[in-house]
Amino acid sequence: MAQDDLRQLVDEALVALNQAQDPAALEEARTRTFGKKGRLTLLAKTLGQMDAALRVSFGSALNEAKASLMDAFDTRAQILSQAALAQRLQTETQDITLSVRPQQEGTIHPITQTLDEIIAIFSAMDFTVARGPDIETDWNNFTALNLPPTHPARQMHDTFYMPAQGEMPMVLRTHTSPVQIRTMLGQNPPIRIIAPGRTFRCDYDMTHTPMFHQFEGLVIDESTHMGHLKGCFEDFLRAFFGIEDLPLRFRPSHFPFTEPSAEVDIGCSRKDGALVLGNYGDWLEIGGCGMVHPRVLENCGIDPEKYQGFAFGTGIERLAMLKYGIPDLRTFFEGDVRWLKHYGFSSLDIPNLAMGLV
Ligand code: 2NL
Repeated sequence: MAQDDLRQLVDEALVALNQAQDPAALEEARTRTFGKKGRLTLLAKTLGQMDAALRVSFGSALNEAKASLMDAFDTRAQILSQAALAQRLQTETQDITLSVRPQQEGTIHPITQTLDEIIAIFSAMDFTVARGPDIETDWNNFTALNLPPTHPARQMHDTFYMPAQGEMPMVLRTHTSPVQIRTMLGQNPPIRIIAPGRTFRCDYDMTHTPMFHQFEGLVIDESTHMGHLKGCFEDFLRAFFGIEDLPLRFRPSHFPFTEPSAEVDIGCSRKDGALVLGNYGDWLEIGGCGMVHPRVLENCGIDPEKYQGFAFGTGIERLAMLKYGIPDLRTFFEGDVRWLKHYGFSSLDIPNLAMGLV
């Protein structure tokens, strides 16, 4: 009898929905009743084979049962979702006594901070950052840069020599210039890069560590001249130290890879043993620069009759010591946590020009 089937179906559906302990189980029970192949759906399909009188009475019984079952499912769904919420409220807690500031678990090393500042300034001047390996070919580090085989910098007591790779003598790079050599070999002008990174020389005393950091800049195109070099260096140093009228002095000098070459001094005062940067009449050397030597361009496959440009280099520790008042170079690499806590920077203080650098 269809009526008995319907009653049994309703009873069982009610048991199933009351036994469902979570929304997923309830949905399953709902599908078993109302789904495409659900029991109620299948039962409704038998209506077509019934005679007219039975079809009317059973049809209305079916509709009533369907409506009341749907209500029951909805009510149960509400109860279950409320229970789930109550459960979450009980188990999910939030410690409102925690600091709103993240815990300071470490600091940004002054070298990293200074480098980030340098990159922020040169990015604004349209430079990109180029990198290269610490272990370099003797050719990239010396020969391409117009250093003759007899140059004193090539001597064993100045340079860390590494095992040769095949025929090629290898060194720990003594400056970041080989990164520029790689760039010039690999791309055509115009070139506008800075190359920061670790450098190595056999040296250890108050003012020298065997590993230190440098960044060099390189601009190559058809028209860049010494005036651009001076403006670029001046803009950088004034932005970096935050001193708008910081005076610069370009002193004629010599590097094998530039012609003409100059050393760069910034204005300072040394009164009472305290070093203060600014327009005070005294001078402090801060870096070197020059117009890229035509032979270096040639070595990199760039036509010196068509292209020219400038290069410069500076020590990163030097810049950091001056800006942040760090007196001893060697402390940079001792890894003393107290030093890092004192001179380190917050990871959230990311340098950018708009905010002021620090
Ligand atoms: C200094 C001086 C300098 C360069 C570095 C350079 C690189 C290439 C070609 C030409 Cl690939 N020049 N670099 C030029 C002049 C000076 O550094 O006192 N550094 C700490």
